[in-house]
Amino acid sequence: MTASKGRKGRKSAGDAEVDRRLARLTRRGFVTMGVTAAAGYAGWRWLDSRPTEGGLPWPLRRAHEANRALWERLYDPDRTVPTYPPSRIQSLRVNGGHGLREALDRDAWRLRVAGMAGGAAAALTLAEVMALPAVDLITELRCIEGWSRIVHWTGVRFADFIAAYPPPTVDGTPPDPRRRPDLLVPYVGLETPDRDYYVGLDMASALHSQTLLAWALNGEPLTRGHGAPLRLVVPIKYGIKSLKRIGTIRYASERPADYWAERGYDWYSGH
Ligand SMILES: Nc1nc2c(c(=O)[nH]1)N[C@H]1C(S)=C(S)[C@@H](COP(=O)(O)O)O[C@H]1N2
Ligand SMILES: [Mo]
Repeated sequence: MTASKGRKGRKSAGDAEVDRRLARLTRRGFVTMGVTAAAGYAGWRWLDSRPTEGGLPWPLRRAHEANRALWERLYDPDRTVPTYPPSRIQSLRVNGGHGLREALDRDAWRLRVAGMAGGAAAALTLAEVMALPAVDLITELRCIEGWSRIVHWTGVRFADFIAAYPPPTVDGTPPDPRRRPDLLVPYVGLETPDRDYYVGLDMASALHSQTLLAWALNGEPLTRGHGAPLRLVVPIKYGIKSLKRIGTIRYASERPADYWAERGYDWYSGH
């Protein structure tokens, strides 16, 4: 794979480590770790106290409210989508180029985290993200247009990332994402570096055991078209939510803007 090669300019020690790990990833046969639902989520129900529908034309509002009620009733935090053996892995086409237009400078790229507890912000290198525990997950990517493919992702669980870089709580107490996820602010917004594409997630979906920040697809570092250097993967939702090339993760009390929700799709987009 060429994605980790052909870089220009000097590399930091962190980048060298990333290169090493990505190279190993492409060489080795992977071990399917299988992502299981974390027991900590049992009994936890996400509560939304802010029924806003920011920016939607009013005729859509009612339908969206109905969808939301349906989603909240059906949503089981322990529900996982099926995983598959390596023999079922398929290739993935590139679908959707919003927010990928700018040339990608991997060395200059940072994952920005905004709205953290205590008013903190972070700007992380890929090496810092890859220092978190890695998992492999073979699931179906389902596009809302009607096609789907079984693919293998490697990355960190968003729940583990959130535990390491926590959001604030609604009551101002210190965050404890693993034990008291119910106290965290209820939303996360993600956007590309150029802000051309953006998605909003409810916190329960962000914390879902199968929701990943992924840096590899089918055993290879992400290509530019698939969202290098880091993308969101939310297998419990349609592909529109799996934002490629993350620039910023922003924790929020209000429902974040969402590119396709603004164009008439369901904000939750579960399936
Ligand atoms: N930045 C960005 N992310 C995106 C999109 C996009 O246009 N821009 N399209 C989405 C859609 S509709 C789908 S189905 C998946 C497709 O992922 P793939 O291109 O890796 O197959 O990416 C999602 N993430
Ligand atoms: Mo899609």
